[in-house]
Amino acid sequence: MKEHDVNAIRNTTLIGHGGCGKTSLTESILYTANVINRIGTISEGNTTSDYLSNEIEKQISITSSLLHLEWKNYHINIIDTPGYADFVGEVSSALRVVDFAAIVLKSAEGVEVGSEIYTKFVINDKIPAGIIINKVDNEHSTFFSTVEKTKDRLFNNAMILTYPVLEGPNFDSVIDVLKMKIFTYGEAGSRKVTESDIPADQKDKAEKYRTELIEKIAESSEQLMNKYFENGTLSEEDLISGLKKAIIEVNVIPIFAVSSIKSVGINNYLDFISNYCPSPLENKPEIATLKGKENKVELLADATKEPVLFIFKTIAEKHVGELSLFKVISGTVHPGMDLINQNNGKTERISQLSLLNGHNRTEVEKLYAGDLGAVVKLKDTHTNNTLSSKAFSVSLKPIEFPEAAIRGAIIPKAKGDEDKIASGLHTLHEEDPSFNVKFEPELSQTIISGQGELHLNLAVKRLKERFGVEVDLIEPKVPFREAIKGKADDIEYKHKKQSGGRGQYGHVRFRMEPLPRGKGFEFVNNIVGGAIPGRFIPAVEKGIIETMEKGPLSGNKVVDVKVALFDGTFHNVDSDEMSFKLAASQAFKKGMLACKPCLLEPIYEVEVTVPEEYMGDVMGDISSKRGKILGMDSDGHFQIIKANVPLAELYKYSSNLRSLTQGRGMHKRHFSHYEEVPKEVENKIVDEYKKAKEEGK
Ligand SMILES: Nc1nc2c(ncn2[C@@H]2O[C@H](COP(=O)(O)OP(=O)(O)O)[C@@H](O)[C@H]2O)c(=O)[nH]1
Ligand SMILES: [Mg+2]
Repeated sequence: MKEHDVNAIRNTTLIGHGGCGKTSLTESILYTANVINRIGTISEGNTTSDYLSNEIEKQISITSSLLHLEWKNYHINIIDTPGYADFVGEVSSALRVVDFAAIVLKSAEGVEVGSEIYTKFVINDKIPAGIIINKVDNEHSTFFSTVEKTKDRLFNNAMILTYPVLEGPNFDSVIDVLKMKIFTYGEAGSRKVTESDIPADQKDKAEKYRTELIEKIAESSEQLMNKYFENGTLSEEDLISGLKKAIIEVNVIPIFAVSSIKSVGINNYLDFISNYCPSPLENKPEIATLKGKENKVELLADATKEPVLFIFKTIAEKHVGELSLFKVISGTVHPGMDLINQNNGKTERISQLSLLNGHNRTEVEKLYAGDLGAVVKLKDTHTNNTLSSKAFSVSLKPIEFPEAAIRGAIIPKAKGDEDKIASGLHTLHEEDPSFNVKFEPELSQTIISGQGELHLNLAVKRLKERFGVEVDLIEPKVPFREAIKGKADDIEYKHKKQSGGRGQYGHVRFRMEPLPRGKGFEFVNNIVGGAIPGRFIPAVEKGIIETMEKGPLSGNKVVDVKVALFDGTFHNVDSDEMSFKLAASQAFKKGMLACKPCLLEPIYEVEVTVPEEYMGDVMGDISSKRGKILGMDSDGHFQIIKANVPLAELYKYSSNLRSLTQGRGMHKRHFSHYEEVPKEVENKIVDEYKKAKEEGK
């Protein structure tokens, strides 16, 4: 391949439910393409892609890996992603930079929750895609039934490209309906493939799948449809160009039969990627916004144009180093080049560039438009940033990371570590924006949030390993609120001190009443005739607002209250702002108690996706968490349950759901509203608050 030929670049990713075999498949592909000379395995912990100690220990992928290989003069990049729901952010970032996504399924299990969720991402972003049905060597393999499930639940335009002649432990050959040949693979590790004519007893079946494929291709263009009607088939030339077009336009989703363990079906997949997967130039162009202008511009993957890089991932690991992974959207990059980080305006000098195979780096002189590579950590550039030349200020569409599914509070183990912890957590967020950190003054807690318990535990582990600080992860306090249910027509307080020197005098009378949920606070000044001079009114309001920070029941913020100040008195010498503030504050405290105060709690809207058989268990669990079912939707064999659940009951819900559904349930959540807490829960919280206050905490 010519170094800078964008037409020879293929950017692909493997996505799917955990354990479907993406990492093993990556290993098998690298071996087939002579990148490695020994096939590593998950159990031995020696695959190219899962190189982190945490990945080897847990035998799952945690972070995505970038790998590359040469296949018949094509330069193929592969991003191997984790399937575990905690690391869904890695899938989002991979999908942002590829031109083809292969969804890997287990032949026996078929479509799992992860396959469905990630497929939705692919469909939303209209990314050209295919299905790899893996583990066809499994004794329970049901390839054709998985094909049907795929059509039923993932893509109705999925079409067989290769299929097994014999499934189970003796799986060694696939029929390729494009090439109309059978490919028999030697033992794993032999790199031997023999191409022969399709056996007589398979001819009809192969013809049937080929015809289905040709019809689907013809359907995607009027011109091809006409030709197909005239001749009853498509010429080889039309088939090739038509299939590529259908792939780009997501009109055809090819299906491949594979065993990564036995390295069967790999060559057919790689040939397909080379011949039919779009190059970065053939795929839809990147749309960018010119700085300071409204209009959008199309950026073509052209090496001669202005350089534009998009950072899709940051790696910072002991023994690996700090790297920014990027896609060259356009232009050419080389070390020594100065580019501007368009997100913060800082100049960055590009240092050492490399191609990656897991943590193995190959240094390169240049990287050209369309390619994926790594640069040794830049000064102040993070995931989701765009770098481009001074003369060409553009910003690119960022990766959209999912909302957090779990929160936890961080407690330093040693005093004095607070700053180090804060900066460490901030760095972790910059590297992985699906992990968030925020100090919540209201709770006096540093809250971290992410996609699952493991995600948060790993952040704690990284804090220790990389930043040398130890913390405990505990259940965060819940941001309760206080509100009132009754009203009071005349709340009065007189603040008066007249001992020695200048005295203090402030006197207020106001009405209090509840506001509808979510309205916050309203202050009305109904003073007439100067009972309180205008200059003291803001102090009254301020006194109330400050007092609302700590309600009388539980010390939580007071909300949804209206106060109408209607009378008061003042003293010519002794009145000042402070006196009115104090009077208002005391009056408000009195008013709260007079107006039937109550406790509110945050309610989250939760959306749970589970296979049908777990429905009952999940709904029962939601009820036991004081949740209210809002509705149900069926989506193939999956059910989507929507419910309102109090945040106080949701700590570690993702782990809870996982054990309830054997790993097959997933959930999303977002804040919905505040609601009154049931009396028995309120009593418990109020008692705890009283006790803590008495103990002087
Ligand atoms: N029988 C069989 N097992 C496989 C195959 N591919 C992967 N596995 C096993 O499935 C498990 C999960 O594989 P892994 O590559 O980590 O899956 P990932 O989570 O998708 O990356 C490991 O124990 C693999 O050895 C296959 O083709 N056949
Ligand atoms: Mg993996």
